[in-house]
Amino acid sequence: MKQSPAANLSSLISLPAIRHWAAVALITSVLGGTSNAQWNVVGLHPVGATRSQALGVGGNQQVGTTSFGGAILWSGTAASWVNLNPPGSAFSTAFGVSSGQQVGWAFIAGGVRAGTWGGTAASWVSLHPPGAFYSAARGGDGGWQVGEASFGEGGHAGLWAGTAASFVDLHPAGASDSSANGVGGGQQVGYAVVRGRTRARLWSGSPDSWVNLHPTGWGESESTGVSSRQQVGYAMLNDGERHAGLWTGTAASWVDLHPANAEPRSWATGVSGGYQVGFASISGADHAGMWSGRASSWVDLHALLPGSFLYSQASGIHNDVHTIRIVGQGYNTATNRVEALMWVAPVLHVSIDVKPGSLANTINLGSNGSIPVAVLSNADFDATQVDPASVRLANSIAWNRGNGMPLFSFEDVNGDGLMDLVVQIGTHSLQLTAGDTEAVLQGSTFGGQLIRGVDHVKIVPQSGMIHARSQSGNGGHCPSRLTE
Ligand SMILES: [Ca+2]
Ligand SMILES: [Ca+2]
Repeated sequence: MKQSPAANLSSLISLPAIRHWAAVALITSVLGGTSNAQWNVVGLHPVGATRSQALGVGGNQQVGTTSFGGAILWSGTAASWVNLNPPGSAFSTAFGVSSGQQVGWAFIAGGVRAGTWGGTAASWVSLHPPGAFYSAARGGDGGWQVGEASFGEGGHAGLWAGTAASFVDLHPAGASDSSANGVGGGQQVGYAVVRGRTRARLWSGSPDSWVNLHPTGWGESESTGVSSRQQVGYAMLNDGERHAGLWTGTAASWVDLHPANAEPRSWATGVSGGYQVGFASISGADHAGMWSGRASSWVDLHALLPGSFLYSQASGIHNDVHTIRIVGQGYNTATNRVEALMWVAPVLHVSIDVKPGSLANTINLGSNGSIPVAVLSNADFDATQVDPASVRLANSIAWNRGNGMPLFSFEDVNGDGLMDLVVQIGTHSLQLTAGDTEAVLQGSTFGGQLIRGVDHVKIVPQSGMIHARSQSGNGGHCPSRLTE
């Protein structure tokens, strides 16, 4: 069922973010540049609802829940909404959407049932595993779904491939409870409760594949999203202080994302294509926000909302390379209700040159040094306006000389008369593997314009690796490939 648009309400929040851009104008006037940043906020609240929340986003589809009885699907505007509550369901919630498939749960026949949709309420497919007491799907990616099911003693984290019969029980041995919250790139994240303590976990498709993500020194932790080998979530101290965080596959990789000006309550809820979203409590109220890999990269998305919003939270993000979409909700004092929101920003594609002057672009991941990458200017784009501290190549930040400042220079590396930005990137933290043939650069201008560039790379093994493999007598690898 589709509701006709009501112009007076649907355009409520689609307005220029005046407060934010007042601040941007101040910054750029100091730097002498021009601002072309283009964050827009779209109010998704359906006409007639008393509450709405957007929980997941994939491409130009957004899902969540409303006061109408449950799961809802949007396609970019408030008026586009479709009620997903399945026939026979008392209420339901959609948590995630990927490739046109929505995932969540519905209360059917007296129980909570995991399931998927294909864009309509009638398209509901139950994922409820045979013999389970309840089940719920919390995330989806490319035909995979994750969530939990109970078979009598706590929840069991689980993975589906689109059917109830495909359920794979991911529950780690010895845990009293577990759930999977997110799935992406063949990885699943969630938590397991061990001796009464919630601990972040990472799986890769089977129960015995689990990796402990719980960072040392913290009381409890949970991971809520995964994309492109990055996992997000939070860790909590025993006194309840909670910090948003980011992992890259191991407990030791934990990066504390807690913004410097926040009270002790933050949470990273979603991740996509090198960007993380969530919220942090600032001046007594939750603020939706976005990170790009470290605490200092925090962008306060709440500042883009009209002043009538008391608090806001971001629940999901999707970076489709050209556009970044972030969904969540905020409490609007002007309407006295929680309203679904979407923040949208375009990504400007720019030319880059890994190792200017070299065509081979070889990278030795074991070199423990740095490699230069140039962001090239053109007639329409001034690379010297890119913030060097924002630049990441394969999610590795600019090389830190020890004084906290990125190492960069302005040079005309391609001889076209336009100055380019050259940044030194630390090779030790490059998120590249031997099979990768390209590296993505991301960053933003001082004015807030998000940028992206891609160059081909050739990963060469470190000499120690060749030595170890030849000694092990591993005949499965072609020597010429290892040494090329
Ligand atoms: Ca090059
Ligand atoms: Ca140039």
